[in-house]
Parts: sequence; structure tokens; C-alpha cells
Amino acid sequence: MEFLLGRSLKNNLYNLELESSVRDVLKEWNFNLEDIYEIESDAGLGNGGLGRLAACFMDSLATLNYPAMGFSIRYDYGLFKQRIVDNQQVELPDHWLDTGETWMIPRSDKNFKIKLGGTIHEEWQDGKLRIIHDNATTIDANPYDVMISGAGSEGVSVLRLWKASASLDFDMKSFTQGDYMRAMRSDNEAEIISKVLYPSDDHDQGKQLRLSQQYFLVSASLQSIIKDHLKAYPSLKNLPDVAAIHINDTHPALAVPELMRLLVDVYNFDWDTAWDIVTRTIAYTNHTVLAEALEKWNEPLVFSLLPRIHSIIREINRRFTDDMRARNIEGSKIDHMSIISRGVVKMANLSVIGSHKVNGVSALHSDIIKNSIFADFNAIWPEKFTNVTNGIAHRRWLCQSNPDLTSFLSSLIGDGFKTDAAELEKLLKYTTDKTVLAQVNKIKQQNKYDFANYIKKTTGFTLNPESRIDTQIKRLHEYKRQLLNVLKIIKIYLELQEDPNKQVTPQTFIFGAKAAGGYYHAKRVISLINCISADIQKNPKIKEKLDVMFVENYNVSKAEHLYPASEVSEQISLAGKEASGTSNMKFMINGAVTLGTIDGANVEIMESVGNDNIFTFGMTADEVERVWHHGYYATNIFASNPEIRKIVDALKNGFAGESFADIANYLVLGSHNIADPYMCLADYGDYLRAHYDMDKAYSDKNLWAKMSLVNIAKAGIFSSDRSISDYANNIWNMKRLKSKKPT
Ligand code: 26R
Repeated sequence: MEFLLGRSLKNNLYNLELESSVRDVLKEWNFNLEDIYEIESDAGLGNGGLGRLAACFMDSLATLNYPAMGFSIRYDYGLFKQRIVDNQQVELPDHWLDTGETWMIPRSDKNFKIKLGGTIHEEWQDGKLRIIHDNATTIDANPYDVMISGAGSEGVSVLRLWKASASLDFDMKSFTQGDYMRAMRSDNEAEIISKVLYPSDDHDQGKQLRLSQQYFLVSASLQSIIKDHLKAYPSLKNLPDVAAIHINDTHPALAVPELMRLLVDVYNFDWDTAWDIVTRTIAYTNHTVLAEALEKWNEPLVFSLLPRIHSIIREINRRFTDDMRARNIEGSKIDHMSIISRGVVKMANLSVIGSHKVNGVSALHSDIIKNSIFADFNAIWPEKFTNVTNGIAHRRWLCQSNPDLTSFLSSLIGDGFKTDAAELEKLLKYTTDKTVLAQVNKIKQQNKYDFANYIKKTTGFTLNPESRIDTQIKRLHEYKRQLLNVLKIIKIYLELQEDPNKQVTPQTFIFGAKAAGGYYHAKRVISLINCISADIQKNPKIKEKLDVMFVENYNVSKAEHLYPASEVSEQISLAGKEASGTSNMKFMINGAVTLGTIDGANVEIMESVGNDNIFTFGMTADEVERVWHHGYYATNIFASNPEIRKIVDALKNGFAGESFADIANYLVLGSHNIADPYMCLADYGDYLRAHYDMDKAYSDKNLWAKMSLVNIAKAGIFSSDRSISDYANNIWNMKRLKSKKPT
């Protein structure tokens, strides 16, 4: 459902090795290529990590010559634009198609029809019992293809985006019956399906429109896959041998029943053969363990919107539960694994049952899904579960966005790392080379100056490029604990207010984060950050030592400016909650050092760079579980820690004239007597300890440069090229195409 592409021009020029000639030509016409880049709207067709991961994968697939196609929706409006007004987030529509449409090739010869609503019944036709779907609303799915080039390869990944429009069949009926108004209305009703991306990535609201989007995407995409397959092969029997369908979280989980429908109802396969084809073709990646983000649909909604799909899901579930009973599995476990139970359809269970492989996105997360949310499934099908650690398109996130660092690295180890990120390890031999280390620092310093200029020009904010840049950029979520970072900032702020002459390393804390429109707490944290920032701007003496900047409308393009300038990477989620994280990898490859919990891919980053080159703190995932089960008593921590009491009081007194007593209460008392479920106060002490360890290391320029270089050198395994090879080898059973260099 999501591909968070960002901009395409720079990526395509880079991959096609055209950047320098285009730059020269533009110069003759007095245009600056960077200015041209800034004109392009971001394709914000995703919320955050999951959508951006999909975009990185398209890049690696093309580069590595794996033939691949992504499918999503051509949302008229991508993720909302964020404005900060009076220190509060305001959401505005993102009309990205103004320039984004440039990249789309309409394929009007490849439309498909999608049926929603109506009723089904059986009918004999030519001696066969057929399913008849009556009174449905038919919608056209019109494809628009975006070509995603690969680097140094002839590979191109195709992203097919479906736009919804009213089907002529349906309209004509209304027109001929003289019901002009109804025909017009159906036009709107159809188009609404591809109107807007759902801006929530934390809470499944179970809305009909989202279910329509999911079915629309899945049905159009499967029809397209089948049509292509049948052009090359006489039957769908060999589909699993030559194709792999991967579902990115449960959002396209309806692929399981929809492929069954197409095989059984349209292509006349018997159930067992169809099920064998489906389960050998489809695989599923889980991207979250948060209960509130796991998709569930009310069964009556599924029944009324997708009557045939509903009957197929029931049959899948009937066979599954029969099988489980035959294996003597306990009733309560069967109920837990069931796709339908107590009137809700659970998409994660459907995805596990309908897939041949299920993977998590970091080693820790894959363990957690095996031992908690999917433990019962793992007991039956242990071979289904596997791990593929996430990765990033290092060409975009290093080579394109940090050109000075990239050319320095090339001067040391050659260009091989651009297509084989493992070659970055060759840098390890320079970790004691003083001139190399000095150059690493110098490049970071220059990037900080460039970033400060960019910020001045685009926002007017004055950022001290000599201060340490400490950055946390990701969606705003309780579990990601931007609030914990804020508690630390308040502590430093209070100390400086008490003693403005205190000797400290000047530091700037940067935040970039969007909150889902309806997520009250997250929006309050955004206000809090903005109010503290506003407060500091009024106090120039403090601003010299401590500054806070909130980057409005954080998106892929802003991120490309932020990573090269950042020195500290804040990855401070409550252990066990962040499936992987990918900003941690983007920081690392740009030479920032991680300050993080033992969560998600931070664990593998720690293993890769070694304990000396990362600052970790806080409870482990196991400890979190234990504390939570024995009871988390924030009031005790509050009562016994005078520093925390001061911070809580400061929140109550407020910043920039606004009290944050609600947040103070949330931390200590919580709602319904359950304090902050993400236990900021429990990790606070160790977080500060780690912060000051980091502070100390930073004061030794040489040591810091060494840590920075080790992080870059060890980032190779976090290239999405490696992730894609893992998927190809361990899940899709797929080989790279031989490149056919043009003669
Ligand atoms: C159901 C709906 C509300 C919804 C739920 C969850 C919509 C979107 C999401 C997004 C989640 C699944 C997501 O983005 N997960 C992130 O995936 C990244 C890529 O694997 C991880 O790095 C990151 O840790 C994880 O939070």
C-alpha cells in the first residue's frame, strides 16, 4: 500500500551516470542543477519506515538485476504536509501530482475491473456450478507505471500505481436508465478509492474506505500478474515456480483469498491445487508487533463489501481449524490462531496461514514474532519463520546525499562500495590514520555548515554549525519516545538556567516528525518540542550552548539534508517495540554515532561496530516484559529522583507560555492509573548516563572520528542490496538476470 519514493530526478540522473553532463548543460543556460532538484515534489506515498523500505528495495532490485514490479495506489494526495502554527501541527493536503505526474506512464491498455459490494449466489452454467456476483459496483483500475532505474545495471524496477475510476459498464446502465445524477455520483464514489493515503501508522481504525483500497490494490495487481503470466505460459500451474508475490505487512493480505478466487472461480482450479499455488507463491513480512497496529476487520464489513472474499476466507479458516483439530491442538490455541474469531477477521493470521515464509525485519524482531505474536504458529510450522534484516539504498542515502564524504571514501578504497557495500570494510585500515580521521571530521564540519545555510535559507532559523548535531527523525510515536529525548533536553536546559556559565559542549537537538492527525498525545509532544525551541530562541545566552530545532514537514528530501550533517543518532524506542528502524542505518553510513536502546536493528549495529563504537542504554526487551508484568510504578521513580521531579515541575510550569501538565501527568500517573506504557522514566537514568558517556567521547575529536569511521566501515551489511539478496535466496528462490550490455 505504500512506496515512499521521495524525489526521482537526482536518483535517475545518478543511476544513468548523467548527472555531470546535465549539470554542465544547465550551467550554460544559467541554471543550477540543485535548484532544479528542489522543484520536484516528493512522492510521499507512504507513512514512514515501511513505505521507505519498499522504495529502497525497488532501487536494489533494479541495481541487482532482479526483475521486479511493485504495486500500489496512485494516491492523488500523499502523506499530508505538516505546518507548525502557534507551535502546533496543522495538516494540509499534499498535492504531489503537480510535478510527480512527470514520472508516470499511463498504461491505458492494461485496465482491470474490480467488484465491490453486491451479493453472490451459485448457478449452473454449461454443466458447471458457478459463483455469480450480482449488483456489485464495478470500478476500473487504471495503471500508471513509474520506472525506477538501477545503478550500473540495465535493470529497471517498475512501480505500477493504480488509479480508480468509475467503470463505464456501470455508468452506461445508469445513463440509459436516465439516472444521470446517480451516474455522476458513482463517478465520485469510485474515484475516492485512490484519493488519499491513510495517514495513520499506529492505529488500525477498520474503515470501509481503507478495506476498499486494499481490495482494489490486491485485485488489480493479481489480475495484472496473472495476465502477464499467461502471456508467457499456458497455465497458472507453474506460477509458484516462476513468480513470487511478497506482501508488505498485512495491508495487502487480501491477496491470499483474492488469488484463491481468481484460481477457483475464474480459472477453474480445484480448491487444493489452488491453495497449493497460493501458498507456494505468497510470502509475508511483518513490520510491527504493536497490538493496536495489527489489522482486524469486522466480519460484517468484509461480508458486505467483499461477499465472495468473505466466503473464501471462511473456507480457508474452516480447513485450517479442521487441520489443527486433527493435530490435537488445544481449543484456546486454535481460537487464537483462527482467521475469524468473535466477529473479527485477523489479517496477520490470514497472512501467516496463506504464506510459505513469514519474516521479521531484524534479528530481535524475528525472534519476538516467533516467541510472542506468532508463537503458536511457530510451534506448528517452525520452518515458515525466518529473518531478513532491513537495509537502506546506500546509493541514495550516502552517495547521492553526501557527495563529499563519498568522494573521500572513493579516494581511499575505490568505487567498488557503490555496488558492493561490503567493500566499505576496507576503511577499517584507516581507523588509526590521523590524516584520514581529520578529514572525516572536516567533511562532517563542512556538511554542518552547508546544512546551517540550507536551514537559514529555507526557514530563517539560525543553527550553530559549531554545535554538536544530535538528531531524532522518525514518525512521532509514544513507543519511539521522542519524549524521553525531551526530558533529557529539559534537564540540560534547567541546569543552564541555573548556571548560564556552565562549561558544556554546545549542542543542537533536531527533531523531525509527523503525528497522525488524530493522535492527541503525539501532537502534544510536537507542541512541547516547538515550545521549548521557541523559549530557547528568546534566550541567546542559552542558545549558544543548547538549541532545539523542529524541522517542519519532515520527509524524504529533508532527510537527505539531515543525515550528512548529523553526529548523534537517537534510537531510543522502548526495547522490543521498534521492529527494526532504518534511520539508524542511514545515520551510521553518514558517520553518526548511535545513542540507542537494545532494540530492533540497533542490536545488529552494536554487534557490527562493537561496544566501543555505540552508546547503548536501558532495559532489554526481556526486562521490559518482566517490569511490565510485575507492575511499572512511575510514581516511585518520581518520588525517589529529585532530578525527575524538577523536570516534571518544569513541564507543569510550561514553555513559551504553555503548560504541559498533561504530559507531566502522563509520565507519572498515566491514564486509568497506568503511567506511560512506554516507561520513559524507567530508562531515564541510564539514558543520561549514556548521553554523558557519549559527551565525553565527543570531546576527543580523534576518538570521535575513529568511531565515526568504524560506523561507516561497518554499515555495508545494512545496504538494501544485502536485504534483497537475502529475500531472493531464502524466500523467493530467485536468480539475478544476466546483464545484457547494449552493443
Ligand atoms: C494498519 C495501519 C494503521 C498501519 C499499521 C502500521 C499502517 C502502517 C503501519 C506501518 C508500520 C507497519 C511500519 O512502518 N513499521 C516500520 O517498518 C519499518 C520497516 O520494516 C521498521 O524499520 C520500523 O521499525 C517499523 O516501525
